[in-house]
Amino acid sequence: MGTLRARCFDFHAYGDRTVVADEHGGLRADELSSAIAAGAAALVRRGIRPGDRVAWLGPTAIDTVVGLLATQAAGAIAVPLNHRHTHAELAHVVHDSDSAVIVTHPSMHDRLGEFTRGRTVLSSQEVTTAPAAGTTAPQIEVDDEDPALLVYTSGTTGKSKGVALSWRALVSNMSALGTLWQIGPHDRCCVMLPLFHVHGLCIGVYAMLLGGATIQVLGRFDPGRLIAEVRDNAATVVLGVPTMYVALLEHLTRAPEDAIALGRARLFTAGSAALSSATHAAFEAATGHRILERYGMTETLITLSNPYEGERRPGSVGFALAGVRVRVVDDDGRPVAAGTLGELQVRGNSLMSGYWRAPEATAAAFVDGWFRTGDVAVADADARLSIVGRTSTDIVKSGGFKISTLEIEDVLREHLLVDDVAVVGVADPRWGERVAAVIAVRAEQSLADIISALDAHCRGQLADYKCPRQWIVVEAVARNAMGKVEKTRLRALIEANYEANYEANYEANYEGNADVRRTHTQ
Ligand code: MCA
Ligand code: AMP
Repeated sequence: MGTLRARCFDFHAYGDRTVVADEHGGLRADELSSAIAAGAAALVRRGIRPGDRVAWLGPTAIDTVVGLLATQAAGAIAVPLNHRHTHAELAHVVHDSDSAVIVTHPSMHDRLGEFTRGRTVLSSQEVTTAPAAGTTAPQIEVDDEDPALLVYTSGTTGKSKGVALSWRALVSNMSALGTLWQIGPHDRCCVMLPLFHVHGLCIGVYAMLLGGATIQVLGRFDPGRLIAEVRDNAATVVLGVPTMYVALLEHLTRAPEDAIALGRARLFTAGSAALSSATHAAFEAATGHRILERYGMTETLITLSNPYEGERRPGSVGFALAGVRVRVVDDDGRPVAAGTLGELQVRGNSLMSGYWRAPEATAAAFVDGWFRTGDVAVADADARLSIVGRTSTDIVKSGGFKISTLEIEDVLREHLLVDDVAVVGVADPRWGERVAAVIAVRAEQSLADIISALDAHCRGQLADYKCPRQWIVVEAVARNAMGKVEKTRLRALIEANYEANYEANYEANYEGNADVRRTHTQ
């Protein structure tokens, strides 16, 4: 029982090396084991039983890593909460997961609200404080098919859904990835990504633990801090979303001398969104490194990766990982030949067990045992894959975060000023895609007043990264004879009409000022 799971708590390969560190210090293997054991014991004392959900609201910090592992050592399912979420979004996750306990980092206590009523609220310090030496973890039976994690992700329908990831999926996939990338005791991995998504949590923590690498948690993303880690602390592996590489390149144009220091790392990886060939080339020119791009999804974990040895081809996400099978199918579900576009479907060890307490949504996501990713892909004659788009226009990927346009439309529609709305993702040089809202309004107020009211309304209910970055006020939102907004057309229209002027507005936009324009969608 739980032999794969046990590998996540076996730190023998570390000897007396540090397992997890931040700028103030770190925990050696024996210290981490004791901290996990004490944390698990504390949660069991609070009544946590195997299979209970424990929600964690914390930054990318040692405390959060220890807490999530302690939760799992207690046999509970860890539910990482998104600290960019508003009260309403946090409430949905806490209620949907039915988390019995909510643990919060002291810096985030103010994020809690009404939604904690009836649940136990703990400070992370109560779970992760220094344990008495020799504390042992409670003996708990957990099967490898049981969920290790419940990670919330946006979809094409309604609110976010919990993705149940088993120990089998987590450990088999992260071991395969670690082997492919040659992760080992010689590595020190910089983790600046949030620990509430698969990218930062599964690769940044579990793949590193399984490979015996040191996890260097850096809190928020900061190019200077990252470069200092590589230069001063000999970090070897950098995990990033494409937006981070755009920001790193901007930093290097201001401080070109940092490129040599950064280039001392062994491996730079990218995923969560498409890495542009231009960014790939510019990074290689600056540092000599070819970024290794891979593809994944919360529901499938990491599916495809460029090779470590061999060609890392820009614009391609490489080949299926060990234990993963992929196919590209047409609209009728028939596999297509190399060179033909189709939907990417996945099966194998890494798949989720299902959406949490949503059997219908789970059933709808699979066809004949294959998971439908909704991504459009193409294979070449050697089975090397490229992602070329998505089947749904209702999903946006901004800076690696998945966003449902329907969720934003629902929020905007609640506002009295809004007569009609359509939200789309449009191409963006920094974020990959940015959220654009096309709105027809009821009042004849100034555009600035309308936008500021709607922006405030969105910010009250939606995480910052979901809030529209571009507003287009129209007389009427164009709909086809079926009453539907043709979003592909709308997106193309916005991209064609605003591309030329976009650069001029870009800085102001990034600082948070809405890009206010009046146009028609006809
Ligand atoms: C921050 N801002 C954003 C985003 N992030 N706007 C749009 N999209 C975003 N992703 C805005 C903030 O609202 C704010 O504007 C301004 O940028 C500065 O915010 P700050 O927090 O300082 O920005 P940052 O720290 O530079 O954040 C950029 C980031 C972040 C580090 C790239 O977006 C990020 O952590 N992305 C990673 C997402 C991720 O881990 N995805 C994995 C899921 P204002 O003040 O106006 O509000 S995908 C996955 O897990 C699968 C398995 C996979 O394949 O990996
Ligand atoms: P999430 O549900 O947040 O885990 O996001 C998964 C989605 O991110 C996938 O379905 C893809 O649309 C996108 N994605 C992840 N990695 C890549 C990549 N390397 N290239 C293009 N899209 C990617």
